Amino acid sequence: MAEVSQASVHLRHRIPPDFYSLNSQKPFDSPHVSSFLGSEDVQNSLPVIDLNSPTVEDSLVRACELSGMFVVTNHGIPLGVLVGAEVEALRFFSLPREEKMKALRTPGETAGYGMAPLAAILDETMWHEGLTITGSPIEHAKQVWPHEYMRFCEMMEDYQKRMKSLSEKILGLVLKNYGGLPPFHESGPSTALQLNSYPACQCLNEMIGLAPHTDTSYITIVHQNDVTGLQLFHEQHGWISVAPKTGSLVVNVGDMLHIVSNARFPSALHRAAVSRVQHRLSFAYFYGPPADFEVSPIINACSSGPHQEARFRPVTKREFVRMKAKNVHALSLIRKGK
Ligand SMILES: O=C(O)CCC(=O)C(=O)O
Repeated sequence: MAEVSQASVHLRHRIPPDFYSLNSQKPFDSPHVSSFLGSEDVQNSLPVIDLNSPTVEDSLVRACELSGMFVVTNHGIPLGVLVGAEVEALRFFSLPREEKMKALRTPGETAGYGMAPLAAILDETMWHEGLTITGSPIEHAKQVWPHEYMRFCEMMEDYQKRMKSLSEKILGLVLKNYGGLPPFHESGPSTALQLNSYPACQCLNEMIGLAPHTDTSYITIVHQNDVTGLQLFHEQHGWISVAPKTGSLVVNVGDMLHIVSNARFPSALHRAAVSRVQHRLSFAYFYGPPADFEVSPIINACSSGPHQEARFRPVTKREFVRMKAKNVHALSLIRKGK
């Protein structure tokens, strides 16, 4: 029987592992040393914020300050939309590998099938496949379903439209004391929907789905199916599991909001674990500034103590993404007075 090797799970590659044939081989221990199980006793400790609450603004700001990740309820996105998108995503990820490969992301492109784009900058083997969607997924959907692509496209476009409004609502509330949503003029925000799939992993005893990372966005909104996997790094507790709760959504602060808030809001360090028995799906909607929009710390009456002097130099998202592609700790490169 062929051995499962590091190379065969495509370290830092855009082509996902061949899950089916790897799973049919003898289990072996992964070289990772730490356990990927999150801490159980604190797993439900993230702030849960009702977006209809009269104190929503304060709660959001406190949650951003506290952990950079929180759960929102009463967000206005019907459960049917979340479940419908899940059904369509599963229809895609259940296709045979050679069918999905027809939608493989071409080098230099963001949209398409493959490892999450962040795989290019993380030096870890990951049990993951994804489909990145920016606007209409029609081009890739047609490649895999020449005649049955409409439902998938409609679902994903509707999902993105709703997530964009929700992102603007949440970010607008968080930034109210910073002057509200930044003016993007005609170019609009840059957004992307990342469908993540983590098939059950039986061949490796310890395997990570997505390695630890922060997002480049202002904020990211995550919907998970009912399989636990998302984990947040917490200074006191280490890795904590963010268990899915039907109908609620997880929001996390990204690097761009960390910069605007002058480091008052931490950029959430998170990762995804995989299950030995269940197929996990997640949807990450990234909302950020347009590529050439200059982002810089906002210093105002809310900035106190260490936040009164700008801690970062201004940077465009384009420049930041280039820096992060070479160094995951790009925030440290734009920090003032290093
Ligand atoms: O699968 C998850 O819950 C996390 C997804 C994620 O971190 C990402 O897509 O960047």
